[in-house]
Amino acid sequence: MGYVDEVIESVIEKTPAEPEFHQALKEVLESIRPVVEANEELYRREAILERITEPDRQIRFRVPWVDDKGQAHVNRGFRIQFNNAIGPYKGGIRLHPSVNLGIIKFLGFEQIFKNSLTGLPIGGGKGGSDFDPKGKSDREIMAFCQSFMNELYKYIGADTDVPAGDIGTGAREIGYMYGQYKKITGLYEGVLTGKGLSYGGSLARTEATGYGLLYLTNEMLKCNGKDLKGKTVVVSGAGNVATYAIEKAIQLGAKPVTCSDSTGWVYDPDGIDLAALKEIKEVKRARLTEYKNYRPNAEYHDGKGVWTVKCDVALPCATQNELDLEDAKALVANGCFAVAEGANMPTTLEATKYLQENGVLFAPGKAANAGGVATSALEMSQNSERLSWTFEEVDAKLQSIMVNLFHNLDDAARRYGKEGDYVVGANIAGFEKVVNAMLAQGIC
Ligand code: NDP
Ligand code: 2IT
Repeated sequence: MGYVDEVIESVIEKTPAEPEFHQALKEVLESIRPVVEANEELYRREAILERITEPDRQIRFRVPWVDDKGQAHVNRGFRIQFNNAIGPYKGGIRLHPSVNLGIIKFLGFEQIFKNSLTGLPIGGGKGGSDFDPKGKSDREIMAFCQSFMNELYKYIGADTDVPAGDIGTGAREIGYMYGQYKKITGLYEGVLTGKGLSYGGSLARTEATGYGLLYLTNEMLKCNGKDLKGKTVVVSGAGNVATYAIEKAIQLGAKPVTCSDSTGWVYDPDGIDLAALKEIKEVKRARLTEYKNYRPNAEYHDGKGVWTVKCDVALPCATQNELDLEDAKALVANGCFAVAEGANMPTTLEATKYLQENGVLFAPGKAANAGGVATSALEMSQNSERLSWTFEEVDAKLQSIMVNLFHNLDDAARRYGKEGDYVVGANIAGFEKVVNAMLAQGIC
C-alpha cells in the first residue's frame, strides 16, 4: 500500500467518529498523491503525512452560561490548533448546534491549506461550540461569549492563535469575545479578527469572503474564455458569505436569483433585492419567509432546492455537504458551467467528481473562500502597525490576492499534468508551502 493510503487508513481507524474530517482528509491526501510519490522516501522518514494530519493540540472545554430566565446551560467549546508551520494558528469560531470535534477538525485541516494559499503568514486552526445563537437575546449571547472566552483566552494571543467569525459568529459575537479577552488579560491586541471598525477592525473584512469568492470566480471564468456579465447565478445561504457574494455578483453585472437559510429558499426571477436581504438578515435577524413582503413576485419554498434552478454559475455559501450528487446532476442538466464554493466543503466528494467529469469549472472552498481569512491577515497587519487602511486599499489587496491565488493553483495543476483540476491544484499549492516550512523546522 502506498504512503497516502496507509495514512488515510490509519487516521480513519484512530478517529472513527469524525466523518467530515475523513472527507476532507481524503480530498487533500488523494490530491497531493503525485507530490508524495515524488518525495516518498523523505516524507516517510520525516513522518510528514502523520504530522500534518494530527493537530498540534485539541482543546475542549465546558461553557456554562445563564439564560434570561435564570436557567443555567452548559455547552461544549472547542479550539483545534492544527498546524503553525507558516504562522500563528488562524481560523474562525463556529456557533451552531451541529458542531462537534469532527466538524471543527475538518475545518481546521482545510484551514491549513487555505491559509497557505493566501500567501500570507498564517497557520491553520478552528474553534466553535454547539451553542445555538438562534432566538437568543443579546444578553444571552453576551453571557455565552464571555463564558466561552473565560476558557479560550488561555490558549490564544495576537502571535499564537487568532480566532475570527464563521457560522453564527459575526461582529456582535466577536465584540463580546474581544471585550472579555481584554478584561481578563488587560491586553489591547489583535487577538481576534472581524472586529468592529472603532476597535481595530479592518474595512472590507465584512465583505471579504463574498467579494473574494467573486474575484476568484471572475478570474477562473476569464481564463476559460467566459465572463460573469449577464449570467444567472444561484446562491445558497443568506449569511455573511452569501450576502456579499450576491452584492459583488450584482456589481460585476451578473444576476443572482436565489438565496436560502435553514428553513427554506427564495427564487426571485428579477434578481435578489440586496437591500431587502440585508434588512431581513443583518438588521432584523429574521427568516427568509419575510422576503415575499418586500418582493411579491418572488417565490418562497420550504426546505432545500436552490440547485434545481436553471443557472450559469452556482455558489454554495451555507454549510458543508449541502450540494450532493443529485444536486450536481440537476445543475449539469440545467447548463451550469461553473461552481465556486463560498462555504467550506459544501460539495460532497461524489458531486465534485460528477461536476468535474461533466466539464463544470470547479473552484474548491479552500481557494474560493480564502478572501475572508486573507483579509483577516490584513487586519492583523494593520493591528501590528497600529494603522488602518482605506476600504479601497484593502479591497485592492484582496483582489490581487485572489487573482494570484487562482494562478498559483492553476499553475500547480498544470505542473502535475492536471490542467483545469483546481481541486488538485489548490491542495498541491497549499501543501507545498506548509511542507517546505515543516521540513526546514525539523521534527516538531
Ligand atoms: P452565517 O452564519 O453568516 O450564515 C450561514 C448561512 O448558512 C445562514 O443563512 C444559515 O441559515 C445557513 N446555514 C448554516 N448552517 C446550515 C445548515 N446546517 N443547513 C442549512 N443552512 C445552514 O455564516 P457565514 O456566511 O459566515 O458562513 C457560511 C459558510 O462559509 C460556512 O461554511 C463557513 O465556514 C464559510 N466561510 C465563512 C467565512 C467568513 O468569513 N465568514 C470565510 C470562509 C468560509 P440559518 O441562519 O437559518 O441557520
Ligand atoms: O473558514 C474561514 O476561512 C473563516 N471562517 C474565516 C477565518 C478567519 O480567520 O478570518
